[in-house]
Amino acid sequence: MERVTISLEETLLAEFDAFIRRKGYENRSEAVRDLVRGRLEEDRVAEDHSGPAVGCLSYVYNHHQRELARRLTSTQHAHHDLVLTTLHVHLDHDNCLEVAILRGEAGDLQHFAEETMAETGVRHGQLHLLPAALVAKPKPG
Ligand code: NI
Repeated sequence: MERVTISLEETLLAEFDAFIRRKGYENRSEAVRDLVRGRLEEDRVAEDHSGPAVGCLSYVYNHHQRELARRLTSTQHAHHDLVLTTLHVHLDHDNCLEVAILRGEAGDLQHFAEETMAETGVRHGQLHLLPAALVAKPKPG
């Protein structure tokens, strides 16, 4: 096993330690291994999707963060073929919640979501991906 060092903000670490106690992990390493495994598995499942899909991407960001709002908008314009609509909610003085409804190839939606969530300052990013076949069944009769 290899030893790695990571840096966490104090508040994030405190939350993580509380999570570790709640879940009954023996130590931080065990908890980190478990979380990494879970996330990699999720990613593998997501990457397996192919074909037409619709997606709902949600995330929170601080609109005071330098250039972030502009970069997020640019990303959406660059992928205007995927973004059907966006909903923007000003949660408080600093934070915005954005929801983007997407349609396109599952892999393209995945990449768009990753690009958005990888922006520094974007938090709680989540993509809910549905194969288009599930949501676009023709009406009977
Ligand atoms: Ni806002």
